[in-house]
Amino acid sequence: MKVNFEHGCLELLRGDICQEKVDAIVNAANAALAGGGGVDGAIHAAAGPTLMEECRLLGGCPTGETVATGAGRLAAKWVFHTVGPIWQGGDSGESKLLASCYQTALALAGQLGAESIAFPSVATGVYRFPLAAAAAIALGVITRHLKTNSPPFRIRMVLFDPTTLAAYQNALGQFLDPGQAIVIN
Ligand code: AR6
Repeated sequence: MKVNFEHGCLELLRGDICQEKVDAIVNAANAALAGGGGVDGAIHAAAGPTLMEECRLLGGCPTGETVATGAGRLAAKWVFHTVGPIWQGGDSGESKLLASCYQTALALAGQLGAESIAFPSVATGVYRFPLAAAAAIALGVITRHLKTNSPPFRIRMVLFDPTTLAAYQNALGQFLDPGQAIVIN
């Protein structure tokens, strides 16, 4: 599904983020940028070894922040490595840190001039952030961004399984204006 905003569009779809033809692909990384399972493992496998070489040079990334590398063999220009919070029950600043993942990734895209970006569902896998809450945080930040006139203008949430896609679809309504059209494709 797709929703148009004043300054861009948001797409929610089921898919493998490694196949995305966008300027920047976001990776759900860990603070050591050491690689791992989930979407991180899939992106490193698809991009090839140059991604890990670049990550080693960066030396890490604090939780809630985002750093950029090249994208190796992927079609994108950049991989943005963002580090979600490990869920610890909700009283350790997890929500703010997750919002910051999306905010810092969008700000970095603006700085680099990335016009399109694809996000996975950050922190809802190995890091166990509750899905409905994570979807609302992600879509709140993204829909606010799309009301400003700054890149990226095309934002894709690429969700790996039907349960995750459904959670984001359910959360979306609260961020739309009355009568704002959702295009089903
Ligand atoms: N494309 C899109 N989404 C995917 C893909 C893919 N190819 N593969 C998995 N997902 P996770 P986290 C979904 O665990 O919770 C890693 O080991 C997955 O189904 O990848 O932020 C890192 O190194 C889920 O919906 O990330 C860290 O140590 C979502 O991506 C840690 O896991 C996020 O799940 C980060 O954990």
